[in-house]
Amino acid sequence: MNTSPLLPRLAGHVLVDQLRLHGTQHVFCVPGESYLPVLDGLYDAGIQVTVCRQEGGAAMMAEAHGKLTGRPGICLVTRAPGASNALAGIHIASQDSTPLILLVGQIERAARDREAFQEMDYRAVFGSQVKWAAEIDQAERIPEYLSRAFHVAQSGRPGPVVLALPEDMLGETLTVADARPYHIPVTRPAPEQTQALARHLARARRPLAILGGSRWNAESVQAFGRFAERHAIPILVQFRRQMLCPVDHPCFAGDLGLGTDPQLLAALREADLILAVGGRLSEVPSQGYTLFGIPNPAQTLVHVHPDLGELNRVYQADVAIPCAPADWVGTLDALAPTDTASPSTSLANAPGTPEAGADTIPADLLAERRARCTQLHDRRKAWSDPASIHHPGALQMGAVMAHLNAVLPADAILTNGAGNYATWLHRFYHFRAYGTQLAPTSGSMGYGLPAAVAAQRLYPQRRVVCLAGDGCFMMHGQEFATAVQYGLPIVVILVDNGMFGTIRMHQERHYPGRVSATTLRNPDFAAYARAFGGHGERVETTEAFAPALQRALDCGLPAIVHCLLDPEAITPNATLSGLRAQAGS
Ligand SMILES: Cc1ncc(C[n+]2csc(CCOP(=O)(O)OP(=O)(O)O)c2C)c(N)n1
Ligand SMILES: [Mg+2]
Repeated sequence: MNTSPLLPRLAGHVLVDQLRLHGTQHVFCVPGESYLPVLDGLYDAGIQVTVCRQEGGAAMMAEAHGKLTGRPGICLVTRAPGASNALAGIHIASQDSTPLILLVGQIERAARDREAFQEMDYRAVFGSQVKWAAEIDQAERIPEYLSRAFHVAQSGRPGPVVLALPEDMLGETLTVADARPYHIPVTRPAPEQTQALARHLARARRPLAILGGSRWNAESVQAFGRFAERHAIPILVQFRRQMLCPVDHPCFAGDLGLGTDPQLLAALREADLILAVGGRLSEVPSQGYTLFGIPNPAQTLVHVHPDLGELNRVYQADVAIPCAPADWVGTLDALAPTDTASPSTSLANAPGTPEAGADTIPADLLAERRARCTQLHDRRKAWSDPASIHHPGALQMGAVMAHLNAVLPADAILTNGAGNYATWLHRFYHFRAYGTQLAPTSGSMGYGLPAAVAAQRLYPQRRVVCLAGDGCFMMHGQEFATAVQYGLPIVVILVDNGMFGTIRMHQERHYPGRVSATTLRNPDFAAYARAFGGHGERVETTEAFAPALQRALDCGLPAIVHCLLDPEAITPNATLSGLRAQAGS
């Protein structure tokens, strides 16, 4: 609690003080005349301000901040035009369950409802996309609104919050006490839920864990890995949640994304127990809602999710545990014996577990499960072996990925947006640690570059690499200027196939030969990088990639490695002309 004598403050400064006391270290913004008192408060607040070139990029940076830290990313934008641009990032925060607070300048209160200059009803516009949208009408309630914004954004299933700030309200001077720093309470499973999980685990012949969502951290990822190993549970990760299990974990069996290994899907269909932790088993991981029965899955379902409203919403769970993954996983070490050498394993000594025996896993069953873990892990290794792939063209993406695996440190942060180019990363890159992946489960193009800028702002010492398509990059390519402005040595590997390749792929499948609105004539991206004050490379062959990447990594500037990919190489497994021929036959 603030015990210093209260002094009159500008409302905009009160707002900045709330940001600071709630732990904000970074904000991402595009300025506007609508919130000048806030900008003034930021002048000497000790908060790092990243001024961006477009509000969509700023909101994506705030989202990336939320994804990396688990705490609300803060984005400041001006009235309607700025807020409209920011919606692109708000949508990502919403679908990806990321805590984010968008602060929007608003017209002055006296002019409301006349369709004043840049007036917008933020509750109506953002209402379906955010957890809470509100307008602060009384300056003395700023501490209350900000406190609630932090709590709402980060608690339960995290997501975005929008607060509109009338211009005249921000300019008032007032005396008001600060709020206390926000605090998210811990969630714990009930003893009977743990018992039920133990019983199901003791019986399951083919269990599978599917990890997703947010509210994880490095410790809980490791703890879950230990739990899965003890109980011989293969681990799958949901679409673009690959940092939830390192590729070299003996139980890692793959990701449920786009272009998923058919053998993995077969294994999923055979599973008798699904332990879904953190995620929603949403459209992409459920392969278009085909993997699990709705509302009643054929498999036993144990679902752990931080939002009570999500549990049983689409899939009825046999055991529904309303817990944040990090909170829940934190209880697992205590639940299971640590003696992995014992012939059988048990959850019997879990607090509140009544009798030993019913939940003891028979040794032969455990051995069978271990063999299945190994089999699925080996299969994933083979599926994601870049050497197994050869496609048309002088630049081989398999070799590019193998090289990245070899040279990037385990804590390098990889970012991407949407497009077929991302398949290479998701399938072949070796994610080895929590906090190394920034990718939109919402499939939003343009995310990779702003996410890389945010990551490098947060972690100046870490290596940050963005993989972008030619289409994807140009959605927020202007933020390359932001990288230059702040001296951020991000490296963009820009995969240029001269088209919106994903959509062209769908065209060839459904309307073969009728190429409509998917061809792109691109600039020289290496020259683009140089024009902004960065470093540029052009790569046309496999042999040229490694030295070009090295120069980019070494130069200390934001860099673009412009890679020319044969348009025929549309996916790791298909060519464009092959798709056309197949569709036409
Ligand atoms: C903001 C946004 N606009 C449009 C789309 C639809 N879309 C998905 S992938 C894609 C093409 C991506 O092109 P590119 O980045 O060049 O990657 P490629 O598929 O060619 O590898 C488009 C237009 C989208 N997902 N997001
Ligand atoms: Mg492309």
